[in-house]
Amino acid sequence: MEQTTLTPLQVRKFSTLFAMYDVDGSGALTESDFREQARRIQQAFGLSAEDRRARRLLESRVDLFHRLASGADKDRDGSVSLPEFLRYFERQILVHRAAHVASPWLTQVCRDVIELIDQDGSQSLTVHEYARLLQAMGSTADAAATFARLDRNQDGRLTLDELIALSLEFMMSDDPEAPGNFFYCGKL
Ligand SMILES: [Ca+2]
Ligand SMILES: [Ca+2]
Ligand SMILES: [Ca+2]
Repeated sequence: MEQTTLTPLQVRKFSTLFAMYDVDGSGALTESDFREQARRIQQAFGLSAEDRRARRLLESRVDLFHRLASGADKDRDGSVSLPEFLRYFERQILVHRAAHVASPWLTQVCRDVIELIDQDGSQSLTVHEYARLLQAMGSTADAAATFARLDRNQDGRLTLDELIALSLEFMMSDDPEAPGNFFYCGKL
């Protein structure tokens, strides 16, 4: 990668997330990767394709891709390459430092997780829900161990505020032990 303000740890985190999102391993993120993620999450949570939540899940994943592409796909070829993905995070970090706004994209990822994966309507994520999500996304991490680190107040639930704080830490932190590093992929 050319000149970057990202630290090696940040590059590693964002590259791991990129690889997880690149479901078909093509080396670029496209709408079909995000459609396939929706399908896998739908299966993991036992939703039929006709279920209202399954349809919402598909819509929100497709929407998520287009939000990402509108900020990241600088050469307008309809897909997001790893260098484009890294530059997108680089810009989001600068914006956050200047204005202290959370990345709208990551905030939306958190909202979707709560809305679509929260099976018991508690507006928060349990360890079981988190484990299923990681599994659906192809992570081999020990979800229970990761969850215990993520759930700082140890109440057994991750609320939207906690998810946003973790996701901000994922983006910003250069501390290798920061819990937020492990939020999206379960491990690094
Ligand atoms: Ca791909
Ligand atoms: Ca592109
Ligand atoms: Ca908690």
